[in-house]
Amino acid sequence: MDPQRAEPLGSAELSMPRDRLALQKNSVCSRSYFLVVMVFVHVYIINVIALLLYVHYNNGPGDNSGPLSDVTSAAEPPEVGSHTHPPRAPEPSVVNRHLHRMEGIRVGHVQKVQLTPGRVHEMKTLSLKPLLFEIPGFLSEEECRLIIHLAKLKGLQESQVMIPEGGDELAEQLQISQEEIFHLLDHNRDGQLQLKEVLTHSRVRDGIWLTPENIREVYAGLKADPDGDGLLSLEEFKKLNSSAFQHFMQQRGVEKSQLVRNSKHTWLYQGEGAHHVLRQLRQRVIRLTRLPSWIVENSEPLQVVRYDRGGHYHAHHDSGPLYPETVCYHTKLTANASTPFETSCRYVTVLVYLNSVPGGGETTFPVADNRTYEEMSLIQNDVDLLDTRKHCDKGNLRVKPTQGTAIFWYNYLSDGKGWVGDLDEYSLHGGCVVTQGTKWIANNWINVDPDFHRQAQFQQLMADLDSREVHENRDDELYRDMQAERDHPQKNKVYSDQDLHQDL
Ligand SMILES: *[C@@H]1O[C@H](CO)[C@@H](O)[C@H](O)[C@H]1NC(C)=O
Ligand SMILES: *[C@@H]1O[C@H](CO)[C@@H](O)[C@H](O)[C@H]1NC(C)=O
Ligand SMILES: *[C@@H]1O[C@H](CO)[C@@H](O)[C@H](O)[C@H]1NC(C)=O
Ligand SMILES: [Ca+2]
Ligand SMILES: [Ca+2]
Repeated sequence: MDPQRAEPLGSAELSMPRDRLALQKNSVCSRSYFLVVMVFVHVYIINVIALLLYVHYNNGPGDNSGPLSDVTSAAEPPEVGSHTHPPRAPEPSVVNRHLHRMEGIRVGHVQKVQLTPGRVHEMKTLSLKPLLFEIPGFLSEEECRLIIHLAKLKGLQESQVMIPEGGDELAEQLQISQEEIFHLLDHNRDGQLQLKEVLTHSRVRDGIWLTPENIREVYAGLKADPDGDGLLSLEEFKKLNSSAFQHFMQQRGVEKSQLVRNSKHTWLYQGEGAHHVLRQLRQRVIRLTRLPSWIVENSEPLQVVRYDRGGHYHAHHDSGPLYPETVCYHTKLTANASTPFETSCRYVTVLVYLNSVPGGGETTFPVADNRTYEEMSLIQNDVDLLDTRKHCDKGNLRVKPTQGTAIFWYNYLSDGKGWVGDLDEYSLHGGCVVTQGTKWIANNWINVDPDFHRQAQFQQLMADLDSREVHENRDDELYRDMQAERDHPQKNKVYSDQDLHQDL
């Protein structure tokens, strides 16, 4: 949800030449280094952090097996509350670590699925990378209207609030040289920072979406590029003052259209006691994905999003890549790990259009079924494929919002052994700007931790909580934490009760 933490576009390690990895290895040794880089170039610098971690761990003593080695080496299933708690005892299929995954066959392939008694739906394959399907008539018109109504009753909140800055002091405390940052950003190693090298790692600055024009404006305003070649040399970069950069952006004032996303949303609880339409929706999602019901039922509540005219959501991933120090929001209570890196682990996204939008509002998958994926190629000659206000038409695939239609896709690849593997970078998607009318959608995310043990522990915890009959509060406590993290990464203490979903 929160673009700053939940959606790093991490593919940096794949695109890094070997010699570069080796070169950086020595300077990459302390956590303070990671943190400094993070605060310095902010948000999308997560890419760089991820790269650093990757390098760090791959060169670490005796660990060549990668981040999830403990999962792959797990010989036997942990005890997953099979005896103690009958109501939510996990099914054997998951103890065997096998999650169902649809077959796409080929683009355009149609398969029949039975989601409701006495009715057969058609499910069409839209792309194989990511594995993406479309199901017309997934919800009826009345069901759509009812969900919109419930969301209005509950009340919607701005999806993105401005995130207060802070961090430059830290950067000063923990000495990191401008030179080091420069070399991290200089992807093609020509000794100059091209616009896209700056942008790829700092498209989002304090929640503001930067365009190539913005960067030029900043250069001009700060006289950062005196020779006017549009490139920053090391000398020029060294003189660029981070707080001045900040200050300049803030002075210009920020419109909603300049944020990463411009929408409102709310969460609707789907468990026991929820409206029958919401519960039926969850059952339909279980039948559609054929994932174990106890995984789906312990996933995030339904998110209902409203985009008014002019609303958008720039392209992003729903989940982050998993690096050794990363934990999933949904299992972090059980992970018992303290780490600065957290992400949503959303194996599957089911997105339902609750209305037909008169103009715009398509869901774009800019790199769907592209032959290759290269993060640096997302910006070409000022065309930023992630920018859904300007360049939606240039992406590979767009889905037009039609009332009742669902699309669903996998955000992670398979690990080849039946469990969740790496993030599927092709699952990049966004909401094109709404040019006419209003757009309503509902998102059901299915949370699975790629670390099988953590997922199993999480299930155990949920089963324990159930058996202690505290389930009325259970989801609230867990999700308060999850949502607060996402929606207000720096202010989870002030998250108010009215944001919880207990009232529906
Ligand atoms: C950076 O800019 C701030 C305010 O814009 C100023 O106070 C500070 O002295 C500058 N630092 C350097 C090293 O130029
Ligand atoms: C969790 O962490 C605490 C304190 O760090 C430790 O005492 C406890 O043994 C840990 N539990 C597990 C299951 O690792
Ligand atoms: C899409 O694929 C083409 C052909 O392989 C490649 O040149 C281009 O860089 C890819 N685009 C992205 C964004 O990776
Ligand atoms: Ca360069
Ligand atoms: Ca220059």
